[in-house]
Amino acid sequence: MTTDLLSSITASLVDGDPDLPVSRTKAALRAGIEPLAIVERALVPGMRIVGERFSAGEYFLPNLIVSANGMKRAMAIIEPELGARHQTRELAGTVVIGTVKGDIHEIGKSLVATMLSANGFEVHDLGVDVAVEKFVSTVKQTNATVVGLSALLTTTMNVQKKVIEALAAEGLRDRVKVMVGGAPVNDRWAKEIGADGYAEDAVGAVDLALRLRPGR
Ligand code: HCB
Repeated sequence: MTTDLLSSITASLVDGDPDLPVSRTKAALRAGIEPLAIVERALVPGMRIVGERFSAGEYFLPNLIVSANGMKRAMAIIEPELGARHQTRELAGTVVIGTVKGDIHEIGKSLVATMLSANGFEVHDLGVDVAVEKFVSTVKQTNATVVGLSALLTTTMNVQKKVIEALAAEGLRDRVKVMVGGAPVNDRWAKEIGADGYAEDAVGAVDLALRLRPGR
């Protein structure tokens, strides 16, 4: 039953149905399936298949847009549930997060932001297409101890490096840790650009942000 429901959510995203991702996500929550399981075992795999078909030339931009809207609407239902289940009173730290300049992919960045909030972080989500200077000024204003930089395009990965350089130029690099993520990013890239860590997914990002807290 659980597997059937999760597979049907994945299929509805891959098929580009405008409404089924939402109604089946609601059905899965009603059936008592954990919200994080719906994200990790149904929605993320669905978007991965859509991306693979796009790469293979089987799907086109409109397919990406329809499926991404389905995922976003399903996530809007899941996000409050994620928050409700992970309430912690003690503040774990302050994080500034955004998708870097030139890049408008928001789903993964928003999922990381939601999971960080749900795990007790104060999160300043700057959105997408965020200028280098905006990251720097928000770190200054908020006294953030962690910055999360998302990049989904090979052409925008380099902006992650520019943010790290700008933080160093402003003398902020000693007090703020940088975690990077996004489909083309990996551990090697993180090391190459001097980031403090790479997270493959939202759960990994929470673990990493906890490990990067001052004094750890
Ligand atoms: Co987009 N797109 N796209 N896209 N897109 C990708 C990213 C490709 C890989 C697809 C492909 O070719 N296989 C590709 C990039 C190729 C490359 O550079 N290597 C691509 C392309 C080429 C483009 C356009 C250039 C297409 C065009 O216009 N010709 C264009 C770019 C526009 C721009 O940004 N300037 C474009 C547009 C779009 C949309 C608008 C249609 C749509 C985004 C809608 C939206 O976000 N509102 C879209 C989508 C949906 C995708 C795919 C299919 C899915 C991305 C996604 O949401 N994944 C993606 C294929 C793929 O990624 N394999 C494809 C699900 C989330 C949950 O995963 O990886 O984003 P995530 O995030 C994870 C993880 O990386 C990590 O945790 C998250 C949660 O688990 N993480 C972090 C992310 N950020 C982190 C930050 C941290 O600090 C820590 C961890």
